[in-house]
Amino acid sequence: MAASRRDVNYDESKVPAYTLPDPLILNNGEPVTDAQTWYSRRRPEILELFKTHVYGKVPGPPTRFYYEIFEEDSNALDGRAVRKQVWISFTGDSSGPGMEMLIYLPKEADQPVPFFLGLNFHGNHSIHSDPKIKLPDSWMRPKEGVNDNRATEAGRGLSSDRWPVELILSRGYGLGTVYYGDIDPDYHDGFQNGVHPLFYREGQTEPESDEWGAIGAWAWGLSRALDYCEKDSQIDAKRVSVMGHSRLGKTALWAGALDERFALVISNNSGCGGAALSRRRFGETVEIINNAFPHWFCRNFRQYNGREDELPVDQHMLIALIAPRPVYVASAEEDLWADPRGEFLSALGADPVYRLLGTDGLAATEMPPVNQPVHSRIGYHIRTGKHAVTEYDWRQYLDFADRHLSAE
Ligand code: GTR
Repeated sequence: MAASRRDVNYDESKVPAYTLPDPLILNNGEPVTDAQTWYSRRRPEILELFKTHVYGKVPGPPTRFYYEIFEEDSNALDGRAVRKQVWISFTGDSSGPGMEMLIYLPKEADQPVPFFLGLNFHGNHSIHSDPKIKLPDSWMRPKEGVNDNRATEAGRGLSSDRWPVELILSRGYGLGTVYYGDIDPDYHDGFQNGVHPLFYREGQTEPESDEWGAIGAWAWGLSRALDYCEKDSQIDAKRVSVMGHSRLGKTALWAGALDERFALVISNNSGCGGAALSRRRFGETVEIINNAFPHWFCRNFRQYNGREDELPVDQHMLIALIAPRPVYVASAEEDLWADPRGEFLSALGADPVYRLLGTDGLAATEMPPVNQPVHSRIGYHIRTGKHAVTEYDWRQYLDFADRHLSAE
């Protein structure tokens, strides 16, 4: 029988003994002792392993870049913000298909602003009650009583507790978001919708077993949003933090690993297939996630259902791919499904790579107590409460970005 939520282990004493693969040992067994070897040999090896075995290979950017700012208001949010809504083509073709990006910038800024970028679950209109945000036309993630796979007014502002727009602007940052369903609707249809078919070879009907699933597609979309940031003179594209929650936290980590233009990466409660170590099998496991969401990872990842020890990587190596850029892993005390301790241990497992590259790594060897954040180059906190994005989380991310991305 397939593993299900009923078989889940939440008992620390039942975590099996395991040995993590060493991020600083090359596939041929030689140790990595200098930054040059990390960048030229070990980092590419690890990236390739994640592509082949976990998330799948991702296409490059479209050969041409095409976007249209279809709405702009320099007096948005009671005169506090500049709002832009931008359509970004996936193919460089003005006829589409594409995705819509919602942007708020602090109005008083006299130079390009640092920026937070994140995908959202329920449509751009869900992040704020601002009546001018366009409703998405694309398939909507169902939300009981609010929509039936189509966006409606009832969804406006419904996720605003996760997106403290005014706070972010007041701290001098801009914010950009894209509805993840614009890039790939989050259900398994054999990859007929979303961006995948745009990249099929002649005759191909679905991704190969080592090619991208939905997480790869969402990460690719984040890079296209970053392409836009590079075109907008009001945004400092060298100081873009990519942030995501849960499945979109897994996506933010993968986007940050793939695209080194992201200056800072934030994983909020990303759990299995995100920050949490797979080998611990605490809470959600590889088998459970592959059964529940067969479209998220590449097909090769299913070979590791119940065989986590055979994975050539574990998730600490995903965090190491972001080095030496600042990375923040956030857990929640009641979010055992995402294995907070496994998320911490993964951050800790990336520490030797960050130190080899001359940073302070993770300035903790034990898991810190709740609500006592660590803001070294690898940041970590476990806050009280449930699986969610809270204002507490955002205040940490703002402080962390202030500390690590201040203009030189
Ligand atoms: C859960 C899934 C988690 C996490 C979460 C979410 O059902 O098991 O891995 O991604 O969804 O994205 O909200």
